[in-house]
Amino acid sequence: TAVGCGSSGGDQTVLGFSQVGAESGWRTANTKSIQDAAAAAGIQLKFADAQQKQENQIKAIRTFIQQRVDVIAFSPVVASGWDTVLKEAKDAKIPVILTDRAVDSADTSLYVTFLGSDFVEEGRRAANWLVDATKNSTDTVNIAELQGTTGSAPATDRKKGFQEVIGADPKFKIIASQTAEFTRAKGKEVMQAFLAAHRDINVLYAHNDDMALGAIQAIEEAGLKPGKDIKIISIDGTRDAFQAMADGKINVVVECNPLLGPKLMEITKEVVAGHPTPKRIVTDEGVYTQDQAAAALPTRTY
Ligand code: GYE
Repeated sequence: TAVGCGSSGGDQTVLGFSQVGAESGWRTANTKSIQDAAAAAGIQLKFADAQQKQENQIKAIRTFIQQRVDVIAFSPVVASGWDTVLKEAKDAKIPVILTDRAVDSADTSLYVTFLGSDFVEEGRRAANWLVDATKNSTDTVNIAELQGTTGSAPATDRKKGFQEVIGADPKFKIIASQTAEFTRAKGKEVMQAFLAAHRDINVLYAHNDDMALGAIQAIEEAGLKPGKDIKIISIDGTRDAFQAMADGKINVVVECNPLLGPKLMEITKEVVAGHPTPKRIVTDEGVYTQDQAAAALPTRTY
């Protein structure tokens, strides 16, 4: 894993950041937001791309500790297995900020704050749309689900929030559910397998836009109409998804904001100044449907 190696000049704050990878449009926007915001804030950023591997993130964090950066921030690819390396950072007295994804460590003193979305709520919002869209019928609704990276907070929580809401009505049935790792290529591949095994899918719930966009290709190649023959629910709200929604191919997008850079730099400065920070900072997000897509498209910033 590549770790930037600029020397820390004078009293400039140095932030080591370990990113998940470049798996999605969301991630690309998140990386750019962090890099731009660091430059704007005059913070020296050491950026490491973990290519979706936890071991690479652990290595990057250890390198940051050796380099004695002022603050470490990272977006954990999976939720578990961080206690040891986080204790190492704590022992070295380097504060850690979690961004985007949470860890499941019982000891919350291992990090100063967690900045990011409420993924359980996103799952609920996705399901609430479906409950409303099918409220006038008692027919069975067969759902196929494309899950995000196994063991990641957004995959676990988006599944949980969705299930919590649809679980109240037995007409909703998840007939297929598998990971497609948050990527377009896997989204297409797994959807192809779903379509080969099931002729009766009414709804696709994709944990992110990239998987939904990949699945749309599979659905079209199977001679079906995405958004009509199979209703599509997605999460993130990238420009590509808004375009697909304006084209009638996605029915609803639950927003998940990747533009965490400015807030992350603000928190970094607070932490360096020794000011207390809230333990949890939740991002503000909306839900968008087809009737809003065309109008919202020009204002989408990612
Ligand atoms: O939804 C997905 C990305 O952690 C919220 O990761 C993030 C998720 C996002 O790959 O597109």
